[in-house]
Amino acid sequence: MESPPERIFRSKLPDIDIPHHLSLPQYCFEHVAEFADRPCLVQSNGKNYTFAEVELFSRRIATGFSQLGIEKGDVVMLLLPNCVEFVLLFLGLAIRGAAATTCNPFYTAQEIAKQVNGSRAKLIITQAAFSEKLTEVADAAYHSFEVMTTDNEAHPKYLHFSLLTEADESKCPQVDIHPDDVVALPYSSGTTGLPKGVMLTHKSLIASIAQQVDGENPNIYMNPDDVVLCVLPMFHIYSLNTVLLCSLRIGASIVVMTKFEIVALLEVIQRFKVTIAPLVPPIVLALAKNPVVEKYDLSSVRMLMSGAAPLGKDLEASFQARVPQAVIGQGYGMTEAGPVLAMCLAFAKEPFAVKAGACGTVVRNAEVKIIDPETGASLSYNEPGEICIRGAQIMKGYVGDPEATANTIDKEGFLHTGDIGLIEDDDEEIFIVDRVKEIIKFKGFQVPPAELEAILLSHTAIVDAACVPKKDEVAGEVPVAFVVRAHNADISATSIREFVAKQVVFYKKLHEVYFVEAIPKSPSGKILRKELKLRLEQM
Ligand code: AYL
Repeated sequence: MESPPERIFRSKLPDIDIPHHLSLPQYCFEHVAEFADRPCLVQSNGKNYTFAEVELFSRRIATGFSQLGIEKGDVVMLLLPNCVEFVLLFLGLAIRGAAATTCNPFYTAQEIAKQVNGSRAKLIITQAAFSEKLTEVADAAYHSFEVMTTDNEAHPKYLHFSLLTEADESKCPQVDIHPDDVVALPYSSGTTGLPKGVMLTHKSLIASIAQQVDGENPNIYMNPDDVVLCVLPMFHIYSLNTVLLCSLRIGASIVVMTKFEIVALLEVIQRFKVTIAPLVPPIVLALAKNPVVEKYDLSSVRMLMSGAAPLGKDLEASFQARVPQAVIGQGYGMTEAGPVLAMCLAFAKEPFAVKAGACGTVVRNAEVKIIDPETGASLSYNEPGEICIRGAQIMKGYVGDPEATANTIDKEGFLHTGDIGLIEDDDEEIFIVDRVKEIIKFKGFQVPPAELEAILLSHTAIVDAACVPKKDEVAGEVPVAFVVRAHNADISATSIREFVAKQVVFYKKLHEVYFVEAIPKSPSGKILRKELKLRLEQM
């Protein structure tokens, strides 16, 4: 019997031409002459940079990288909190033809070392405050690397950022960049296992940005008068792509905040008259519930975007009451998908009506398929199944891991997200209803269970372990562990939590440890996570 035809879902917006012949920096700066003297990077307590300056400094830095011996195809780690240097370095590397692997500066030495090893980063660029960990990273790394700091004061042991900024941009090397060359290497655990380097190319990032902000009726209508809030961490693809790169392309100003703190955020919105605020659900929660918000003028904000984790309908409604003039909507992304799969069409230049709880409509120039996770059969409208996407924006693959790549991108070129969703027949909107992948999401940050399980299993008193998400009102989800103790072992839940906490960044810490006799597993040895999640619900 013939299988039924595949049901492919597409955007309601027409496809556009995407300039894949350009490199990512050429594409971002394509229209820079139109807004060269306008503010590009705005710091709440520091110097501002115009678009012309950002372009000039990026070229200078690219020259500096080349003189420092960074070659085309090399990988450099940016271990930085949000700062102007991050943006200049990312662009400088892209012009050089090198790739940036972005890493959370609050990671422990152990976590950084894994990413250094996986990405083969030749150079780590950081601030002095984070550099102490690097001695331990060097001990754990399989190869040697150089370190550079960006603080005003040079560090006695390390290279200094001024080496790059003092280069002569007229000596900027001509690099032949291919659309499939990797430009960003963020880490993600995807649907299973440990974090892996996600190869995003010049082509994929250009496609993703174009899908969001290009075209006669862009999906996200941004213009050079916009002031875009950058409070989400630049090392995460949401901020790097939708906040930084989209704003650069369009000529919108980017207000750089180093970290989220509610009063500082409100002051920035009021003082800089922020018009577009890309957020995550925990920040939406704070803005919807904290009484201090009433003291600030948020009337400049016209677009509020939430992404990286589910945004509840009730929360959206209570937030809307506080910012009645603003359009609130969601973006749905996954690092491997380039990252944006779907975007709220109420953000378009000619907006569409949208429903609360929807996480957007598939971006243009892309195809979505909903499949039965058991049989792989393609499903139609209103039927929940695994969301799969195909298009020029998706990753090239996981670096050095063809097997994980083949398990994520199928032979037809569809990337399998591990998210369960449905598409409504009346307006094509996507609703995420569940997840079949392992990941735990704490405030939008990835917590890979496999990483925690490996740490637990390294404890001599633990013979088996499984980590799953537990629902949490503030964080969305928190990681908890089911642990099988070795025979006669006398360890407490507290000591296990402390054992893990020492080795991971704050959001991967275990919130609970439950002792069990055995971890439920399938005949092939796979942890039955669903069963454990069910147990949590019954507790
Ligand atoms: P990663 N609603 C529910 N779950 C979501 C949503 C959403 N709106 N967005 C992302 N997720 C979950 O790689 C989903 O399970 O990328 C997805 O597979 O850290 C997983 O998070 C991916 O996690 C944007 C908007 C980027 C969002 C993003 C998401 C980046 C998060 C750019 O404009």
